[in-house]
Amino acid sequence: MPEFIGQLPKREPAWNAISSVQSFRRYTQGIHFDCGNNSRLTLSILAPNLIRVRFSPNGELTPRRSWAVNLPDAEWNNVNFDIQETDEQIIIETDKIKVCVQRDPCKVMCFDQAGNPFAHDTDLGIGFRKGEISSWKEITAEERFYGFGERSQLLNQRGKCLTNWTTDCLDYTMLTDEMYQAIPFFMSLRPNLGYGLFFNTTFWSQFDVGATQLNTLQLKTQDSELDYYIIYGPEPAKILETYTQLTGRMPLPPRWALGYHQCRWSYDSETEVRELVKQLRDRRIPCDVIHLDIDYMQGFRVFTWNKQRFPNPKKLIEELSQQGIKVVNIIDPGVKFDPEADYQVCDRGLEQDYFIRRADGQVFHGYVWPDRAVFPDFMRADVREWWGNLQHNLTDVGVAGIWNDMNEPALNNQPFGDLEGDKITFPMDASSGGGDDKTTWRETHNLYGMNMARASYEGLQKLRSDKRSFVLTRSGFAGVQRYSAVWTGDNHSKWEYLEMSLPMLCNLGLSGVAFVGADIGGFAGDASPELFARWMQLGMLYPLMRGHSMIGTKRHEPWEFGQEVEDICRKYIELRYQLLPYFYTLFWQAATKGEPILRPLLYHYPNDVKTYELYDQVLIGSSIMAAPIYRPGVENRMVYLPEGTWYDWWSRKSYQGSQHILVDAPLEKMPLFIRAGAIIPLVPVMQYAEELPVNEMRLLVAPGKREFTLYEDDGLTFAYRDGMNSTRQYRVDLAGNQVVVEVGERKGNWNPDERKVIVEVIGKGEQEFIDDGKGRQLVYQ
Ligand code: MIG
Repeated sequence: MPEFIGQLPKREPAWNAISSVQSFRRYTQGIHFDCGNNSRLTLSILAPNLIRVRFSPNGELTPRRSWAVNLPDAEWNNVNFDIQETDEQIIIETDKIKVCVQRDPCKVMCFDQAGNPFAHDTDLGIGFRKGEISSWKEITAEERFYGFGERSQLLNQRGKCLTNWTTDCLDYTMLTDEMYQAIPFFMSLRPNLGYGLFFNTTFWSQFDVGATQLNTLQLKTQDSELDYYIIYGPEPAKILETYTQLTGRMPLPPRWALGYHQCRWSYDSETEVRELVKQLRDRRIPCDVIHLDIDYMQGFRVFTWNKQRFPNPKKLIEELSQQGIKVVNIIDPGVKFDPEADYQVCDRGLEQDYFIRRADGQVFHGYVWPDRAVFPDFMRADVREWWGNLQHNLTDVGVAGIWNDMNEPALNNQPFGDLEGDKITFPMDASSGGGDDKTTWRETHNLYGMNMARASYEGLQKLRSDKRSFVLTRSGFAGVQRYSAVWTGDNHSKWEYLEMSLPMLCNLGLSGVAFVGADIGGFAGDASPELFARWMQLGMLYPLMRGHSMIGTKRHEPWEFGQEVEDICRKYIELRYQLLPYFYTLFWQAATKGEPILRPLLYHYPNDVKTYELYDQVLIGSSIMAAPIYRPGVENRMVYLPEGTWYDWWSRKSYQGSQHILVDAPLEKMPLFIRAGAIIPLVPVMQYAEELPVNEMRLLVAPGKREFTLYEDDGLTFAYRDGMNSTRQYRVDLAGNQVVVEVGERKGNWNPDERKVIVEVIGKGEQEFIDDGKGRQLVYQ
């Protein structure tokens, strides 16, 4: 007999399986199936490509609260669908897909119009047991899986088991499962067929993507009923468009938020902040935003300023604003428990009963930066409003954005920093939420970060009602994009983290969260000059471009690494600023269609299997491709060029696609390519986004046949919502040897200052004109 060392895995209780369809009944938006023993399956047809599947073992479908889903069933337009019955199944057909429900045993199967199956239940379609419910689906050999929110791994997640449970995953590695963000959404792609699946549960949940059984996907949740949405594409863009219709899109941020952000834990006095800004401006390193980390506070009390180190924040911020710098302050959820000290946030919160209570009714205490702390229940609208308003302590002196940290939540059961302490969350049976939303922490843990960000966002909208603000959060759930940008927390100053950043950010983008970034230079540890230079090159591609570093580490400002690295950093930050009109248009695409800004190649080439595992090349929008260097000592690399013609950004040399090429990449160069038909707007370098009106714009055009709509507005206010914006369609076409560029008429009520436009067609030369907003045609011989 073999002897086992350690523990044998626990035998899991068996699943009760869904049985067979007894009868069914059509309602306006779908069909209810009676599946015996009082159990019920409901399919709702919300759009021709969107089906909601719910199953309840006891027949009761609890009303779902709008925590993640932004567009409830009732708000979708009615869809035409047909129902047919055979002895074996009930068939529902929309304009896009067919869903078959097999009678015995009951299982759900989907088909595209060519008859290819997808999201097909296995024979054990749905199972339930105490405290858990699950569904199993078949996966074909060709399927690849992306999204899943924030994942510290490469691009394709097939073969992994992925948990959705927000956690302070300090020191995360490629092996880490639970992350800061929990977004139970993924997309599955294979040539000509793609679908997305949103698992609508805020409880602990998990996707087993062929980890336990090679060709089986398991969805599992500690919820009492099953609720998921199937979103047919087939293209990733369509999947995301529908997914973000369901869970919401990001609001258009202020344009300055797209510039360079400089952060450190901490710039902890007025003197230090002034010196930092002086360095940036003297050295002509463009920058828009300085972040203030926890040391600006008085003893880590949120919504206070340290009087010694920041005696006059208003004056400081005024001075900075004259130099084009915005200030963003960190806010943690833990409120110092300080009943003796006349600390209003604690006193008011206790008085009004705003803090999380344990099941026995006592206010819950945990330990974090301010030592003993209490925690607002952000599930409650009144608490969010109170918290959002407290931000006036910051906005009154000119703060323009809020950075929410530690909101997984991160806390200890003993004094923080004490090695004895354990990381904990609130007790699972603690009460959370108010009114109809009142429930327990088991159901709301995953929502804490998102609701904190919501409080921030809504508060800033009131306090800075005429200006757009910036919100950044570490934790979030599906839908977090409605309120906040996201950064990937505590990465390390190591090459592996640089490499991992691109697929992490791409998967977030494929999960509906477009405004994302990783800390440039790495947070923990000391970057080497070479690592820092390479990181700034990649950082230029991040939708959120922020440099940061941890207390006690080497400083990570661009000039800390010698002249050569400083020059490289300047060059790439400048490139970012030159591309701001392009990036801003991509943000508008994200805000209106849910498109990611940073895209893996598979987003635009979903039928090219060579892109399926390609995690170290990215597209910014649809027109610029980067193939960065993320290893020490490497000065050239292989680049995959998808079909079509590609142009080297630096030399303008052209290459045929559908091949791999070897390119040089000395330290000062990140390989960049332009796609055929690209139209890329560029402006002269500025030291901050709003430094100068754009009176000169260069359009870089690559021969080909494509179009591009440029979006512009004032970049600061909400006037764009009332038509004060402008869109401009540009089109490039080939006519024999000629290249023709069509400039459309400017549309919308926002008129930029008079500007010179230079249109450069690669290999053909330049033409320029003074823009009067009218359409015109330019021909290049
Ligand atoms: O316990 O505020 O991820 O960006 O600088 C660490 C200090 C708390 C973690 C964040 C990091 C931030 C740091 N915070």
